[in-house]
Amino acid sequence: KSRNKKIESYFTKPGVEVGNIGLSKEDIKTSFLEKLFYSLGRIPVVATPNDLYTSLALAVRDRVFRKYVKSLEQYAEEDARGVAYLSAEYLPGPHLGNNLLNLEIMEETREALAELNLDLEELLKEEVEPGLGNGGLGRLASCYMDSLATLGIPSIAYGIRYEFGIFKQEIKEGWQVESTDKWLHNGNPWEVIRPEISFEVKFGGYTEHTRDENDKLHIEWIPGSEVKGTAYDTPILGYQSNGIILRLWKAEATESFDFAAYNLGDYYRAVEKKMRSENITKVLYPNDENLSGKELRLKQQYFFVCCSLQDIIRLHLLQGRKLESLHEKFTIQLNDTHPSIAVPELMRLLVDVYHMEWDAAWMVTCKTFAYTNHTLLPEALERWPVSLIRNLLPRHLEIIYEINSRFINELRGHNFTGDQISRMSLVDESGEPTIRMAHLATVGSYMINGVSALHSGLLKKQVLKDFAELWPNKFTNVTNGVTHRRFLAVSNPGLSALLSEKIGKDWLTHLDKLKGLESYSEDETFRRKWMEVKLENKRNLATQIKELTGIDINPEMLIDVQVKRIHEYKRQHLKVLHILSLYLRVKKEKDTSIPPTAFVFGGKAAPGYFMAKRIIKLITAVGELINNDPEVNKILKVVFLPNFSVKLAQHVYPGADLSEQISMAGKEASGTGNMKFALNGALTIGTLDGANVEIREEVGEENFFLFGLTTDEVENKKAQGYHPYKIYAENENLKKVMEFLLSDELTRGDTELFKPIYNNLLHQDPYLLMEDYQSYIEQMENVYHVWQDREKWAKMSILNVARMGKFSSDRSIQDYCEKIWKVEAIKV
Ligand code: B1H
Repeated sequence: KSRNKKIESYFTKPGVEVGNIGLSKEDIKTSFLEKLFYSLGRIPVVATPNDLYTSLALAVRDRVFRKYVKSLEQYAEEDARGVAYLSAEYLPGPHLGNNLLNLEIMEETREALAELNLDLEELLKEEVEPGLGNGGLGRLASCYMDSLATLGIPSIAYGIRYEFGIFKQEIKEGWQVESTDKWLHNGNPWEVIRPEISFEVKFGGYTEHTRDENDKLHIEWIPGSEVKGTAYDTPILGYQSNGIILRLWKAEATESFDFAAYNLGDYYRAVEKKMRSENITKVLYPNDENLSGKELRLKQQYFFVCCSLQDIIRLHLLQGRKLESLHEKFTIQLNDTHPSIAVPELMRLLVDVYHMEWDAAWMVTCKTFAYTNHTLLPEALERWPVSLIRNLLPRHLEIIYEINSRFINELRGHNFTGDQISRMSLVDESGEPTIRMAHLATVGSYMINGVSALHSGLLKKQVLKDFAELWPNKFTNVTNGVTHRRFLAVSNPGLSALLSEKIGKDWLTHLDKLKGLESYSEDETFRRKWMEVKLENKRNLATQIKELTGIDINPEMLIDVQVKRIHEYKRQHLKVLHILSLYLRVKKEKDTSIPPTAFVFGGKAAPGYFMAKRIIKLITAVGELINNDPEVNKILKVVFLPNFSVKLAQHVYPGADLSEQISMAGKEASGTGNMKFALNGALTIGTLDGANVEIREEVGEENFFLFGLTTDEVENKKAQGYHPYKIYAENENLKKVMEFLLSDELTRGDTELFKPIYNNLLHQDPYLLMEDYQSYIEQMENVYHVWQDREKWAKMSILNVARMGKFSSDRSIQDYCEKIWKVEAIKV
């Protein structure tokens, strides 16, 4: 492209800015009004709350882009090695508040609006968040973007622009009811469409193998259909730094096809084809750690991978480089196996499209990818039927077979046994032939990591055992982290102010500075302030609860919270058994010694997950019973917060006293909610699972409420033959609680209502609720004991926060940079 020096000079001349992008109160006020008048064409009398929000968002976006453009210039100049992050899910949460923090204009903006008789808090409430993920995995990707931007790591994140994100959850008669999430309904001021960045994606058809005059083999994929992917960019700002881009692909029909049908006079078919193409990015699969196995899901995965790889190659070639050096300039991180079709796709691009030799292409490929595993659950390990891949991606199936046959030859060379080889093969032929995507990702990557120390260890012992023996140096751990800027600075301004007052503001970029708080745990005045801040946050949470459920919570109560996806392995029903044991104590034994407690739950169940939906009904039924019983409701309250989201989470973590992290040991790969609670001063009751282990190590065992079997004990128990019924029969208290599940009081005569849960626990109990029950009840008694001594509780709370430095996503990203990516920050 020819360069326009005149325009460029505006960007490079020091001190010269284009437009009004100043950061003073007056600048923000002017920009806001300009956006309202000239971008939206609104006059104040007719401006809706959404118009006002959008005007402010656009004014802020200008400032965000100014920073982003700066970093682009820098990256191009330095020709730096960078990261491409591939994830099928992102949960960025509301952008506005976070961008105001990162630009350090929160107060200026608040004042600018106040001078216009507007309330910043009201405008913040208007934002509808992009729910482009299921839970922890998607939120982790967004925390990592925050840290990549803040640390100045050259990077770009790719994903899918789902038109409908995670469903909206309502509770009707105690049951979860789903409806579509129309997050784009009011427009999206944060994104910019890039019509010129678009790529074609093929599906179906067949391959043609021909030899040229030199006997060289050429393979052509003749597709059955094609769609186009167009880039939508959202800048993600870092704190006091420049931003990176979240590039999401939207599917559209290709023009060529429309034309063909239209010229034949079949207008309707052309439009129908357009609709079918757009289906690919219509909706997020809400399954979480459960496979859908649907063709459309595989199409989504391939669609975004194909666009992203073409874009990465475009960026690489744009710099005048050769494809042979792709792995030197880019590393591509696979967020679980969801983008693992990238391995054969890059091979296809290099070999078929760019005519590289197989061996050279394979060398580039497996030096480019790194793979993060996020789960050991068998039901979440992706496997695609060979027949489905053959229909949808015939060329990729050939490439996977070729990778596999070379891999198996390598294993034979290492004298692996036949048993080992069939265990490690990319193709599982024990039943209907399927491709094991975790094996494909492992073979195609230069590094593989788990997400907590425990999980990374188990990964090498269980799911990828044979691979870890073959390539011990390819395996490592990067413990998850969360961005304390969103989950403390933005969401908990009260605590943030108190922290900064005592230790300064360095913690915003160096979370380990919180260590400086430790000594204040002995300071009585400080503890009083600490408790005042917590109480204020609890009042705020109580207000949210009232608004969302109509239930009154006394903010002085112990607020005991479990928010996360509903899953049997996470054991929300264990918490329910505990609540029922307290209920029976108050009701039947007239025991009023229990400290007043509000039990708060939140989280979505996959729409097709029968047991998870029953568990929600169980929670709400227990809530109905307890909240409406005057004998009990002064002491106990049970709340189910509908439609848990990032936005709601930002009210929940600051207001919690106790954090429930009670999964069966060995099942929760890391957990990240556990970190967000502790960072906001909640104490944790938990098992030795996922990152709980490391949190406990950091905060000190005396500041953590531990219960339950360890992973080894779980394994032994299962190996010896586990008999839940026996435990039930021998524990009078547990027996009463279990029988209560079938009582008329709880089921209101619908005797079948909770039988599936009851029967499952009594006879299978795959997640050992019966086994861990007693230990949980006893540790909860200990929680109550400590809670009676608020000074002690406050001390423990302060020490928890002071020792959370390790769990910043800044540390995680630094680990990725050092252990895996070998990428360095660019200082601007
Ligand atoms: C996690 C998933 C997941 N692990 C499949 N795996 C999905 C798997 O839609 N799907 O097909 C969606 C999500 N999610 C979570 O990742 C772990 O359970 C958490 O323990 C962990 O903290 C989080 C981030 O690493």
